[in-house]
Amino acid sequence: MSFLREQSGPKTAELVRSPGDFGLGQVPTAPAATTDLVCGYCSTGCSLKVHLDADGQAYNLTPTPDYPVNLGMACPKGWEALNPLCANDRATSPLVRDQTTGELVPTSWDEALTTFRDRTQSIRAEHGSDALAFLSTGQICTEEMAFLGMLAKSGLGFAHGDGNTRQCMATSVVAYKQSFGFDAPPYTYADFEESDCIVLIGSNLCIAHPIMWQRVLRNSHQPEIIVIDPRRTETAAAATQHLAILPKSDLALLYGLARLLLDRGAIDLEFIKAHTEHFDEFSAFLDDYSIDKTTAETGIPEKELERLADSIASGKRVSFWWTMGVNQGHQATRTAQAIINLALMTGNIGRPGTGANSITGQCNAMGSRLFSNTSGLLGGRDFANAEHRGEVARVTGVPEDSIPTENCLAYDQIIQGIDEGRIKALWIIATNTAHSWTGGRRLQRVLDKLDLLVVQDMYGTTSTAAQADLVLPAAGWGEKDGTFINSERRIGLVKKVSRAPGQALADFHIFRAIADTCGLGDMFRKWQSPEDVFRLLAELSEHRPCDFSGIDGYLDLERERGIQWPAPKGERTNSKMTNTKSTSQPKPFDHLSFRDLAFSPQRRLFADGKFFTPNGRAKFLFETPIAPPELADANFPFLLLTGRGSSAQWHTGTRTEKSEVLKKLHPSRIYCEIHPDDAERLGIQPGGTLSVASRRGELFAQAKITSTVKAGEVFIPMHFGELNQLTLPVVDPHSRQPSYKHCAVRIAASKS
Ligand SMILES: Nc1nc2c(c(=O)[nH]1)N[C@H]1C(S)=C(S)[C@@H](COP(=O)(O)OP(=O)(O)OC[C@H]3O[C@@H](n4cnc5c(=O)[nH]c(N)nc54)[C@H](O)[C@@H]3O)O[C@H]1N2
Ligand SMILES: Nc1nc2c(c(=O)[nH]1)N[C@H]1C(S)=C(S)[C@@H](COP(=O)(O)OP(=O)(O)OC[C@H]3O[C@@H](n4cnc5c(=O)[nH]c(N)nc54)[C@H](O)[C@@H]3O)O[C@H]1N2
Ligand code: SF4
Ligand SMILES: [Mo]
Repeated sequence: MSFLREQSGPKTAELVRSPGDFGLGQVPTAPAATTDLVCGYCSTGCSLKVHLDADGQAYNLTPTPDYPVNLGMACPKGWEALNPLCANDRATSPLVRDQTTGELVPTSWDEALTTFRDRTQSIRAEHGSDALAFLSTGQICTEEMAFLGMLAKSGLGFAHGDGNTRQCMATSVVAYKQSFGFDAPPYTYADFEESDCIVLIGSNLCIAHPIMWQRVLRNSHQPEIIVIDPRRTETAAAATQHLAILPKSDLALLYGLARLLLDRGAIDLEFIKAHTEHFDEFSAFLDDYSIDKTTAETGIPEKELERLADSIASGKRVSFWWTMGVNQGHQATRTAQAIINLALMTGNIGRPGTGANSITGQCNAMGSRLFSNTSGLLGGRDFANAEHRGEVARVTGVPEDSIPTENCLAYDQIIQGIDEGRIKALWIIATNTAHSWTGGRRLQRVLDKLDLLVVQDMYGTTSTAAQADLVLPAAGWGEKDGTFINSERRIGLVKKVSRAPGQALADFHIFRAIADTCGLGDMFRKWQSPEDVFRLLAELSEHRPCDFSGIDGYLDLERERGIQWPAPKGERTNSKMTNTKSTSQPKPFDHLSFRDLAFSPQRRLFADGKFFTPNGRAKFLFETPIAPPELADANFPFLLLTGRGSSAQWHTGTRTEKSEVLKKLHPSRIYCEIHPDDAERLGIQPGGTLSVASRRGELFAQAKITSTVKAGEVFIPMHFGELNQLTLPVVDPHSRQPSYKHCAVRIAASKS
């Protein structure tokens, strides 16, 4: 097969070098060329200028100075982005589990593809499509995830598909869809610089989105920076106000705050009347949320609540931002909507420095929200809508009757389906389920029940690959072409700047090879290259809220330094878009030359107050708060919080743990943050070992005694594999996103 020949070649280790590898005196004085691509870690979407040697291979990088996202900055992961490509545990050939020895052994692509085809087809023949599921990701290119979604569902007959964005963004998706009529984070990063009051809820921006935090630091309006987080995080420590809320009491706080604003008359009645609905019901609902009740339920003193309300009331440009402290909860969707309600009732939306702004997580979480074809049909469409299916079929060339007519199971339901023996085959692409999904040991047992587990990853050593029957070796970021969509809806380019090692293939080429092997070449004849697919998706986006039909192709994205949707046809240069006005624009970029662009480099939604609901109005949505499903009690007296540990660690560590530089920037051993009073009471020494046990499991961690956590609460970063043995497998009923940040544990000093 020609793609195999094209892709194979010397090991990446021989091709991707950091300058140090050349030895003193041998570092090339100037790169043969440079090229810009968007970083493959977080959703900030910084551009990195990759330095290429005479063979066109990457050997170093620096942040791109004139990219409207990062303005020449990068965090440690970005600076070290090339390093994980040359790790010695890269999967360099397909691996198949030997039936006699039980070991994973190398095999050829031909064998691997035939095995994939034969085993999925026989499972489908015996048990039906319902027995086949896949788990996608927010970390591959948009073109790849669209291909995967269509190939799996329409081509291969997988009835079920979901992705790691369920663990991350599902809550924001559902909240926006219900409130605004479409999944549409409205902001642009300039809003960080233009706000006079920045409210961060359940978001540790310094650590999780360091370059967004740098944008906050560029704000010249001396903004109030308010952090609502049970822990005194790096972000909270740098804020002007920190509300150390009781875990999962956000809903009570946000309703109490809405009531305080109402009582102060700090609402924008004109905006409410013209552009929203259900405000009267909402304000009646708020009658119950007195300040006493709010203080009792959140643990926040009255004075702090009043100060918070005053700051928002007096702010001219208030922006509300949220991340996982909100999205991961038992009542997460309503919590996100309580934030949206605040922005709507105070008229803080559609103007510079405002917004109800969900910050995304992975580099292409936004791409997966629109195009993974899992919980929604391509382009934010509905599977159940015949017109939508017709549009997708017409543009993509995939027959209409092969497109499912109903929604499929969500991640937790897929795991349940495997446990109950209904789902027999699972194909996992670019996510490390065995580490990141909740449920720990139970999950391991569940995955063992599968007849076929296929893992498609850059590395053959992940905890999920350890359980696989078949491992498909994937090229990673930097080894393939495509696009990512960042948190502010900016579509940016990623490029192949390094040859993948051994026989590893770009995910796109793996999907192409599977389509051809399974006799689906004709069905996917329009899907030959990533740019072909980009053009299909641009066409599919036309007249949708996420319209980017005005983008001609990759060259356009290169020239414009990324383009935010909406970017419809016919609205290019000088045609004024109602929703891009920014009073101080282009101030943040005065030192850069952004003249002559087809689209403004900062694009914000809802300037005209028109939302994507059928009547154009945003909805106030609310519900009475309920207690978290597992409270601290006499047996399990502590609450366990989880989240990101440092800017140098990425999720399950498969990439960041390959960089010696990044490894120096965080503790290597699993640790647990505990308050000094609790440590003293339990006889726990700094650096000593403690046991942390929940109703589901136990782990041992190094004690980090610190008052950044409150007494009665402990914190463990998610980067350590043992953690999710403890977490509670509870999901929000609307988004089915797991509540990773709240469960009851018992702590004891340990000798082991
Ligand atoms: N360095 C690094 N950066 C990353 C990632 C990474 O792995 N490493 N991952 C990326 C991804 S995919 C994501 S989704 C984002 C996540 O970005 P964030 O959501 O900012 O990160 P987390 O640390 O998971 O959670 C944020 C905060 O929520 C707080 N929290 C816990 N419970 C509650 C609660 O009940 N209420 C409130 N208000 N706060 C609470 C935690 O104490 C924590 O400080 O980061 C992205 N960026
Ligand atoms: N307790 C707790 N658990 C959590 C969270 C929490 O806050 N607390 N946060 C949750 C959140 S928000 C998220 S997003 C998830 C993240 O959880 P995961 O998605 O499981 O984490 P990653 O380590 O990013 O896994 C990505 C995998 O894809 C591989 N990979 C990278 N690039 C490519 C590529 O281009 N192609 C292919 N085929 N493979 C590739 C990597 O090697 C890695 O194995 O974790 C969730 N789990
Ligand atoms: S902030 Fe995010 S996108 Fe920017 S360099 Fe760091 S990891 Fe990459
Ligand atoms: Mo995430």
